[in-house]
Amino acid sequence: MQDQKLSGRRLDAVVVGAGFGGMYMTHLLVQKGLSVRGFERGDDVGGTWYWNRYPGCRCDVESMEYSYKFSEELQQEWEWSERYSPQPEILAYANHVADRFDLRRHFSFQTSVTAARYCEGDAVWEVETDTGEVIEARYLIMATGCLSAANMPDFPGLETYGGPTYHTGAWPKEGVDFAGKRVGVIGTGSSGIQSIPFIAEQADHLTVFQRTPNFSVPARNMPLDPELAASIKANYAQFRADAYQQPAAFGAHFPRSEDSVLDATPEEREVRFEKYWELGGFVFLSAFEDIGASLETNKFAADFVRKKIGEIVTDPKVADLLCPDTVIGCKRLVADSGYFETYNRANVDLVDVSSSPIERFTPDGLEACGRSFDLDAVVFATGFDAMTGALLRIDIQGRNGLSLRDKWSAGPRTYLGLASAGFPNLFMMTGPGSPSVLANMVTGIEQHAEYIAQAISWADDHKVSAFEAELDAENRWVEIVNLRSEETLYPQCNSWYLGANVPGKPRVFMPFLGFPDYVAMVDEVAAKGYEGFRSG
Ligand code: N01
Repeated sequence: MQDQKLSGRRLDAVVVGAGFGGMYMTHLLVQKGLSVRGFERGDDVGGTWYWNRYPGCRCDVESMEYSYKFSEELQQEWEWSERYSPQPEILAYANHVADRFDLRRHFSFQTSVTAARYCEGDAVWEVETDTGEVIEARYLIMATGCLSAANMPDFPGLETYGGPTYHTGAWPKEGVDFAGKRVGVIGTGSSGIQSIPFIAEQADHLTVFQRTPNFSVPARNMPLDPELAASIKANYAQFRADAYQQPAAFGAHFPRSEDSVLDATPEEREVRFEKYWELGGFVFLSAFEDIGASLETNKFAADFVRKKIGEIVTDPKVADLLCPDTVIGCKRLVADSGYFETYNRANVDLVDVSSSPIERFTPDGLEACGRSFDLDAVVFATGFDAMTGALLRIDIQGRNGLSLRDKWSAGPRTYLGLASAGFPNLFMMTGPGSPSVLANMVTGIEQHAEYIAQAISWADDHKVSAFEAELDAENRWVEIVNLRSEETLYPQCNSWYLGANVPGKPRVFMPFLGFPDYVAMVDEVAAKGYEGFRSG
């Protein structure tokens, strides 16, 4: 780092990432009069919605909820066109926000932060980029996203494959034309399930390689009813406040049932599940109050979806392969548009790679289950090194050269999902140990940005040069996050919430469960003078 050029004066803050988190964080700090510089590896704003441009990509949280609430003018002026926004519209919204608040001028695009080192004497971070710059800043804020580091499995022979390959999380800007092509899709998580129906329509032939089937319910996307949008906008503050009290910070308007699935007769259960299936989206899990409570109660909902798959998919063997045998909702439930129906198409095959993995790639395709598959293009819908990947791909060194990679080698350790002991003045937005991926991301981001901005103001007002999580407080927090997950069915599945999708990644449940509890706890910390933070 010493050999490189130290550029400019010492800044108040560096923000890494120009997604929804980095944009709002930068806006807040600039408003406070701080000097801020942002870095973004893409060539424009948008974060996850910049990178995930695969066909069929859309949000599974409804449009009127998946947006910033910090500006009344912004939320009044923006018009969403569909119940669930498609990726291009969300990216257009991100661009609108960048224009409206003049945010781009604070960012260097096509620039990745590669390393950051805390210099104890000066209490500053030295931040290094892949363009060779070194920037000094008092605060380092990682708005690097929870699902931004693509997971590319290390398939033998991949380098020999002659066709083009695409990862759903790094889709070409110019799009991909699959017309006339034999395409393979590997992975059946949200990205695979959303893209498969669209790729199937375009391609000559589609082969889906499935390691684990996933629960999916119909999204029932539709044009957004202008009257509904107007009625929400007429009282947006209350709509947002109600959402804030929900466990996942959205869906206050969901018709949530309060009765037990165990008290219903088989006929009543059927009628209820059918009604919620028709509503579309995550609301399905609200058909009864206790679907997430136990394996016994969960099985009723899981059986209903399995029955639906059997009714939709005409080939019983294929239907059987598509039926998950796990708990519903412990991997992220997917909201689809015609996913299971796609397997009734003559040009679509499903290959089960659960018991024998994809063996190798060849120049013409790949080999799996003892068969060769000739493929003109391959799509990796293989997900992300979630929550920790983007942070740990940067060489971050705190006090005494402590490396974040070493510190987190057995799993992430944070205080409030915002900070980690040994790394003063470094904040993570929606980091492990915060509600993040188990809440409406935009709401979680806004809450974190505002919290971090206030913490910085407090530290400056109190002439604190090093604001750092205490190890004891962090240890207690990690325990709380674990205990909360152990009381649920989440640990039952091999999900990316647990790091189970990346070979060798420590199996630790990373998100904090329960947005309102989280907000109450972190607000109490602030009210007690940032209890659990050492301020030197
Ligand atoms: O990734 P995933 P994703 N051989 O990890 C398979 C959000 N999101 O990009 O389950 C064969 O869920 C893997 O198999 P298995 C959302 O939070 C939101 O789809 O590990 N297969 C799995 O099937 C979501 O949960 C939206 O056995 C391999 C798939 O690849 C999160 O992003 C849209 C394999 C990966 O699924 C991640 O979703 C899209 C291998 N070696 C994403 N390695 C919306 O808002 C992995 N797989 C709607």
